[in-house]
Amino acid sequence: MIPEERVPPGQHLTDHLPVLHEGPVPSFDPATWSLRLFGLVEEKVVFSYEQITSLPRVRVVADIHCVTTWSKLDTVWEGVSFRQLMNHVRLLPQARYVLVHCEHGYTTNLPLEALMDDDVLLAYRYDEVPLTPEHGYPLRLVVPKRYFWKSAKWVRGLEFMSGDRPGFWEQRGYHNEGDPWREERYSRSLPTARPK
Ligand SMILES: Nc1nc2c(c(=O)[nH]1)N[C@H]1C(S)=C(S)[C@@H](COP(=O)(O)O)O[C@H]1N2
Ligand SMILES: [Mo]
Repeated sequence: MIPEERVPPGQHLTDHLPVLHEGPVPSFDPATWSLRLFGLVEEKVVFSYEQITSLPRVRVVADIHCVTTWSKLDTVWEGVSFRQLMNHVRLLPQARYVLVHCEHGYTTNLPLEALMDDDVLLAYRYDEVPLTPEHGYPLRLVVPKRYFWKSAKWVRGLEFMSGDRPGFWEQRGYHNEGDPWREERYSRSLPTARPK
């Protein structure tokens, strides 16, 4: 496929991976780090970092699209597929949405169904080497079919919910779904963009 057909409307290609986030890069202590699966589950599940990295590893090659208009083709991620992780938790039947919780309070929301897609993973490697701290080490979500703000870095918890709840950017005017092919960038004008 020629690259133009892989670049969604309003996007342009970049060949490096820019670093974008709110707040400081968190430090990582494998002795105290955990990933918590909670909310509408039969029993809460807590993974250590060692448990996460000993689960079967998948490799995903994906095009990623940031709402700030850059796209990068063929990015290579390795980690645990979201689906694989779901084999280790018993969800209650009402669970339909997930709020992803990160260090320093960053959150993002996704339908459970979107996370069960083949190309969704919790990554700990990027471009054949361990993720760097600024790109989300020790563990980040990668959801290629949504704008990149939904690919949360420094993930510490997955909360299963019956109803949807907006995350950090979704509360601040970003689109709830964020499909790059539909240009779902913003749901309303941002406060700074409003006329005085
Ligand atoms: N925890 C956390 N994850 C985050 C963010 C953030 O501020 N905090 N920013 C998001 C945004 S807006 C983008 S574009 C991507 C950038 O990922 P990168 O720095 O690895 O390119 O991370 C996303 N994940
Ligand atoms: Mo972003």
